[in-house]
Amino acid sequence: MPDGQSFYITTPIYYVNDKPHIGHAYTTLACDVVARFMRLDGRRVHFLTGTDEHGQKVEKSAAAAGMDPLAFCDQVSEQFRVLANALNISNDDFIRTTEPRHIASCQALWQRLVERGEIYLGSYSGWYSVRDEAFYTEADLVDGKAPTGAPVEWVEEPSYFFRLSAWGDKLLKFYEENPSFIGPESRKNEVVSFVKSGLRDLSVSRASFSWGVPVPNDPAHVMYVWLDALTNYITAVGFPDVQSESYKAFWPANVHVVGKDIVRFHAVYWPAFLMAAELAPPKGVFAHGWWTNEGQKISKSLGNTIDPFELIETYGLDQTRYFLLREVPFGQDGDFSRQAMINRINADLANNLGNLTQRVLSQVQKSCGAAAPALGALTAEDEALLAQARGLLPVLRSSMEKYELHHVLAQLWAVSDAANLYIDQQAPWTLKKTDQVRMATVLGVLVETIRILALLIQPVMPDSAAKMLDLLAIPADARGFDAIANGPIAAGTPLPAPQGVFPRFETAKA
Ligand code: ME8
Repeated sequence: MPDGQSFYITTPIYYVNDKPHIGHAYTTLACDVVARFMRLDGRRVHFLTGTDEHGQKVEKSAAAAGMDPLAFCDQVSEQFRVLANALNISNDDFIRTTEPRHIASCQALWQRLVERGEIYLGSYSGWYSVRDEAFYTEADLVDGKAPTGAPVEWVEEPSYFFRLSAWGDKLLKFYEENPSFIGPESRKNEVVSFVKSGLRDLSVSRASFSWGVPVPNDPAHVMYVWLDALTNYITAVGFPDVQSESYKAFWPANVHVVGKDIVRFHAVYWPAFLMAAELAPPKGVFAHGWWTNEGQKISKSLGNTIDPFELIETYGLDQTRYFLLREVPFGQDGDFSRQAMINRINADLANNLGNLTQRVLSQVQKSCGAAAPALGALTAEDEALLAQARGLLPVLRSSMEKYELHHVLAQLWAVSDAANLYIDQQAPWTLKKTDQVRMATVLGVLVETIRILALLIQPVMPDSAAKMLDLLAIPADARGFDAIANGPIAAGTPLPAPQGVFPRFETAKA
């Protein structure tokens, strides 16, 4: 991958109407894995997350809590920051839409749209869902509710409109010219058919409440919360200063990772706003699926939200990170179950990679003088395992390009499986009695395989990978992916006494 090439990735900015749950943790975690992978692969990464603090939903939640909206936002936004820390998220920035930099950016984008004749004053009468922060027509409603099941209310008020109806053909052309703009494929079809069905002008201001970014020159209006929220992606890289180093380096973003619930806002409205303002649309939007809890939809009213802090506490941080990304193909819906989590921890981590590492490093400690073994002549089996490990990076890169995070993990574990098979077949514990040179070679091949696996699992399990790399005495400056080609570890390098990296989860603890 070209050295230093920039990579800009974003999470949605989360509403501060409620505390963070597993869904938020999941999106942020997935972005973290991609961001860490790209950094280790030599890219210059900007990774953004943050909170969406304006609009009626937040205003109502603050009122319900008996708090001033900003004080309420301060409190809930802080919980999202705390979650990011607890999840070991490597974000470069955390944006809040109540910050002055963002308000200035929204107003500048608005002005660009006004100057280009893309916004006009009219009046809106129709349905609005505060929970979805979305406008609906009569025809959209299902049994008197939004298609999402959210309640709607009738709204009649003066409103500014964005000429979305004029952008349908341009959007379709844009999707056609940029076939990888929306992923996965199934989401793309959904978006294209929505645009083909015809777009109506979009109401982009509200006049019946005040918790939002004031519309320039018309303070009776605040901007529609989605126009405000989407703009965060350019605010964070320096907009309206389009000549700034960060804007030039990072815009357009490589990918906005979102849940499937908010694809339309990102793949239709956002590129239309940007094109209308003569700014570049993002390069990609990737929508992941929806988590259910033990087969049930997750909702506050069912009382079955999953607390990410509790998961980390119970199962461990890296275990939680691994499970969420391994269990469900990224892009598809998935079900959370505690039993599935325990199975993964024990089967994939403790018994597979953990046991491999422990067996190899214990024997190196006992039988190779606690130092990296010397590789002798290599057999076809040795070459095959090394080739599989050394060939991982390009394979992982191509899965990463498509955001197939589950494939990345599956491919790493295929090598761990192969190494476990190899150790059983080569039986270095028997070789100890018969052929110590061959024993050292077998252990050396395994140490090299483990080194490559440890380097490559860093994006998903940064702490555990660091422990493995410490056990291999790999210096901090030799932990980038470019170090993969620099193995094996010099024979005779002293190795510390091994310690377990992936403990078994004992069910009694659950
Ligand atoms: O929509 N499974 O914020 P939000 C998987 N502020 N992911 C889930 C999930 C679940 N059950 N529940 C939530 C907003 N998510 C806007 C975004 S962006 C410019 C503005 C994740 O707090 C998923 O990423 O409702 C979803 O898109 C996001 O949380 C919605 O967060």
